[in-house]
Amino acid sequence: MKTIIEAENDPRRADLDTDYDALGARLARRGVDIEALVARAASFAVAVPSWGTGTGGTRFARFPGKGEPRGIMDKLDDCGVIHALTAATPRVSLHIPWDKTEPALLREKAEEVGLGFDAMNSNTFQDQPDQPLSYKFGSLSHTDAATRRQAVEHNLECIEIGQAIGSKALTVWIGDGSNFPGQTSLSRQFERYLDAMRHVYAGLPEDWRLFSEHKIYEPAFYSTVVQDWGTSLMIAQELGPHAQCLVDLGHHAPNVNIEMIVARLIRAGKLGGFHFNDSKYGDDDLDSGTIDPFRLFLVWNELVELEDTPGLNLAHMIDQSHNITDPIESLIISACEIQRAYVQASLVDRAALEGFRAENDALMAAATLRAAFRTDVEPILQMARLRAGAAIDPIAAYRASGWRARAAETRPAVAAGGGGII
Ligand SMILES: [Mn+2]
Repeated sequence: MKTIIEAENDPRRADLDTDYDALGARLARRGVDIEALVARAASFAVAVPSWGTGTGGTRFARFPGKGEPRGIMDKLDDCGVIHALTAATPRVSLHIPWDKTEPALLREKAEEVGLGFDAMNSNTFQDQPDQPLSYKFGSLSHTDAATRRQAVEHNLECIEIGQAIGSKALTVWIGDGSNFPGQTSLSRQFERYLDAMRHVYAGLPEDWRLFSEHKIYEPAFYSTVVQDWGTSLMIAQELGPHAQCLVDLGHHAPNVNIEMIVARLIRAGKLGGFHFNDSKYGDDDLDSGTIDPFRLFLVWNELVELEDTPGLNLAHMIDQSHNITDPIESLIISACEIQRAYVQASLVDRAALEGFRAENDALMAAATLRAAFRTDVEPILQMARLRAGAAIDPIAAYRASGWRARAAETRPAVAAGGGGII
């Protein structure tokens, strides 16, 4: 991949230098040092979800692509390609039991492809073949104590695997809830969940964090146990200092002001991280920045404004489902778009913005944000990639590499499946 990247970068270097110098001059007129922005772009990292490297599905069908990863080793190979091309995705987030294998093998493979591991994800929203008790009617909040215990044990196992591979966090998302009014006691179900989570929390190593991920609905369609950021905040506050909230951008009602949720959770000292994606209607899991890049920018605007908050330590992760694209390409695009929003937000003239706020000059305050959002920072992202040995144009380099076609030769085609919301 290194040879292809260099061959692809060579003919693009001169244009990049021209564009970079022009943008540098424009930014200098605004008192902004372009090198400082390249340094910020270079320091940016977002974790790739192992499950995002396979073709996803909807509730109706899954249409597999060619050369799909057969298991976690292939997935790590694909994640290595994404990082080699973007220099922005140094870690992978694993999903257990989908990625379950010998930790020593995981460590070995990760080292081979130059990656580390981010938060572990447990799975109690589907039954596994060898599982004694079913999660059909819930897991950590199930009415049956033995089923809750089984779900707790699974989460503790995820921590154990994570410890062996250098992870420092566990993300818990459950599908528990109800489909009909009256089906469950909304209050007692939440109590059962909290009680189970206290057992998971008790198994957390000293240097670990527990992320609570909320989602408004689906698969439960009437009520969901961890449905909103208020519930998630209650959970994090009741469990203790190592418990924090994870915000998945697609897990809110339409038009909810997510950047305000971000500000509130930071104020509470409880924002732990993100699952980035984009959406039009619900939890669409579309590529980051492809539907509403301004919303992504506004989220980053809060993060940059509050970046010096003591103790703030955010885990940035992608959580998407790629149904009709090559997952590697979608993950490349997404990592670059999230990085773009970060750099754009870093461009906001904070001193001017504060002045306009103090004077209640709403028009100029909004214009200050727009000036940053409208700035084409592509040469900054390209320069950061070039200097890191990654690709000026990652998609072009990926396509030139023929990676997918080669993978299709060694990875047998997988059968098209039924539903497969992941
Ligand atoms: Mn998520």
